[in-house]
Amino acid sequence: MIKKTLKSIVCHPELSGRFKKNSTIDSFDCTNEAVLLAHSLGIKVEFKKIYKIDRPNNSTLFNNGQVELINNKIKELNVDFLIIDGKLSPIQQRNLEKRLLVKVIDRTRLILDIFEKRATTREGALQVELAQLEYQKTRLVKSWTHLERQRGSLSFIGGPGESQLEIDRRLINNQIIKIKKKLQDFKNTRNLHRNQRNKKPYFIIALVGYTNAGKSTLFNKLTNENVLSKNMLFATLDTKMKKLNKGNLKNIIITDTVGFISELPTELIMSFRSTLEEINYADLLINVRDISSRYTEAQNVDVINTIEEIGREINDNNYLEILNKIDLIDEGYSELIKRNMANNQVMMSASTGQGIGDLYEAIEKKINNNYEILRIKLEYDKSAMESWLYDNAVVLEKKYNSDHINIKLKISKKNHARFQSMLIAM
Ligand SMILES: Nc1nc2c(ncn2[C@@H]2O[C@H](COP(=O)(O)OP(=O)(O)OP(=O)(O)O)[C@@H](O)[C@H]2O)c(=O)[nH]1
Ligand SMILES: [Mg+2]
Repeated sequence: MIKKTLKSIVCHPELSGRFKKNSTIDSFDCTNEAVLLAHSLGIKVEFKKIYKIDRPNNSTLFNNGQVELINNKIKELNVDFLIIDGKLSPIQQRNLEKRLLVKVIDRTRLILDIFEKRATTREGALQVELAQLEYQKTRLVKSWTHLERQRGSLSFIGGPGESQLEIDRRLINNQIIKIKKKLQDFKNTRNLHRNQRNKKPYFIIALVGYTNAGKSTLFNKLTNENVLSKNMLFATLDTKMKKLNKGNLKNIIITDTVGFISELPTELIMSFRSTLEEINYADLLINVRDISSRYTEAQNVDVINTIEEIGREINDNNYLEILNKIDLIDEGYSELIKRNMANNQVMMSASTGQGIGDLYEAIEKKINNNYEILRIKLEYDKSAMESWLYDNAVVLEKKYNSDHINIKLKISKKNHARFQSMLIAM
């Protein structure tokens, strides 16, 4: 049997004036990205176009003339889908489908479908299902007109007078509660693992960044792992952790995370919150950037915004940027970047390994920034803490005096704070 390739056209609505969204990537790039997103689902894009919109039409988003042009293209190219690279209200979607007689998908739907396709673990699948249901729920509320049918007042299923909309909403809510409960189990296990990790003086590094920037490639390079790294959007959906042992760099755990994208649907950020929370617990965030992309700056703004949305604050001590894929840029440009590089940036190529030494050096510096050398006096009645210090710090010197032990040690700021609160509680 020959499998039919699904065909589509991509329309990017460029809103003007006060309707403009806060996106930093220009429309041209958005259409390119939408094409990549469509490809990720195996949908071929036959045509793409930016449509300027002065005032969004409530019922079809585009004005009548534009809808007619889109209609002609659909007929001419005989496509199966219309992809709108933006947000559509449920009413707009329904009206467009009615008028154009093809399935209409907006950007959120597209990204949700890719996540669904990529989810390989049980937790990943549940998180995507939750996002899908949340999305469906907003659709329900707004498209009540075609869903609301009064049930007979004697119906025992929905209760007297319960509308179809209310039943649908209740079913979805029940499903959401069930999934959240299951996800809570995963979260508990994750917390347990985190607590165990916290008992050891591990330094946690999380790789973050725009999708396709090279996080998994770098993860593999650093840990000799074999995580899927592929030229496709959202290759990684599940976080993966591994120990890193390299020269001076010991007791480090490195985490590969899901990539970000401009206008990442809030439903996804919400449902992937517990996976993304690893970002909040990392001692160091390494933002992997594709420096060969024309849109590297704009992508970076979106990544930083998403990190903030997750609730993570970044500063000089906990943040590092990798300007990746330098093997793809020419010498002149590479020189220019080098001259303008900030303190917390490292140029490298995750696939060839060029510049990896600079990365190791930068990581070591960050770790040192997070550690301090201390001299402490430990009274004998608190000497039980001595073994804790051996487990959680590097003891450099030790001297027994008549009423206390003198210890010189190298300890992380995090563990120093823990040590002090444990001492007070004794
Ligand atoms: N030329 C070149 N290609 C690279 C480099 N780093 C990564 N790539 C390629 O870029 C593509 C994406 O790499 P991944 O490591 O999967 O990117 P990712 O950031 O993990 O992407 P997601 O998991 O989708 O968020 C792959 O085809 C890699 O081979 C690099 O330094 N140079
Ligand atoms: Mg990846």
